[in-house]
Amino acid sequence: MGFLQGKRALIVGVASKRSIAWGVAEAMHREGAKLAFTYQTEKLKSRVQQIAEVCESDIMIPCDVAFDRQIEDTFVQLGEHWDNYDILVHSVGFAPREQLVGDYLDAVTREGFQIAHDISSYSFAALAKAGRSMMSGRNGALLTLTYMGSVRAMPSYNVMGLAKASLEANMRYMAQSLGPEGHRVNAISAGPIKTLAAAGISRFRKMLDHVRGTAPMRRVVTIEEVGNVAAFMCSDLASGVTGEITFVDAGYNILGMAELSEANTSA
Ligand code: NAD
Ligand code: 0WE
Repeated sequence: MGFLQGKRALIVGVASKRSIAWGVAEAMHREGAKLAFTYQTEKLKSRVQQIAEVCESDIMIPCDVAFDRQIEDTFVQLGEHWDNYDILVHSVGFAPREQLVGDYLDAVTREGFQIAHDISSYSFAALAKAGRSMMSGRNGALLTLTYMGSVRAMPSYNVMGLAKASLEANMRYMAQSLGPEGHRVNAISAGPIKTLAAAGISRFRKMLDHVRGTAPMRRVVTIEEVGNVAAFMCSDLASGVTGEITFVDAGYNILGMAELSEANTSA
């Protein structure tokens, strides 16, 4: 019997077979959870549909988290299938493309800042709030995906780093808010993975190569590895864990200085 047998999970953030949310859905399905999916746009619907079918799910709900109404409607529609639910997976991040290019101060604008924080951080609280009554009495688990750019300055990640810092604080405040109701709220900080959100980021391949040459495990991580940790974190096996950030990054975050080699030093 899978360790998520009897659990119902809403997965927000599948866009393709490369999405981290797909790795999470696959692991949760394998462990016996029943799944429901949202999709951001009609363009993505057919792709999310294929993925839902693999997970034996027929619950597909449109939800662009930029709109309060769509967030509310998500749980109205979910309620037509389920009386309650146990797990919310938030795997959503967005900043306008031009925010993720070049020097931070050159790139940042009031509008770019607002959009990044709204879509990447506020949406997690908004979904939790809208789905709160449906999670009542379930000892639920909420999970979001973050990145180390929240706590370390990185080239090009720019305002997304601030939005991830906000998301992590949001996660802790949500843990405080929902803890008395028996719900847990956590985050996974994943290492870089080539997904749609990474496509078109200039020099992303170089970043992956840097991690392959530097991380303690000398490799990058996969969506399957992130998915397995996500399934565990949202299961009763992690019943004592809340407000926590678990790194799934082949150990990259623990380093103070990389091993010295010809690849990363001059002569
Ligand atoms: P992805 O492009 O597959 O997923 C991003 C998802 O966000 C998509 O499904 C997209 O539809 C959704 N989204 C964006 N704006 C939205 C909106 N307004 N309304 C609803 N949905 C919206 O890429 P991914 O890498 O799987 O990203 C998932 C999460 O993982 C993001 O929070 C990202 O920041 C985080 N993350 C990614 C990496 C990486 O290297 N890929 C590393 C660490 C954390
Ligand atoms: O969180 C992310 C990516 C988030 C993201 C990606 C895009 C591309 C398309 C947010 N908004 C957009 N907007 C778009 O228009 N990651 C952790 C992956 C990532 O992105 C980087 C990285 C890493 C790692 C950008 C610069 C540097 C490193």
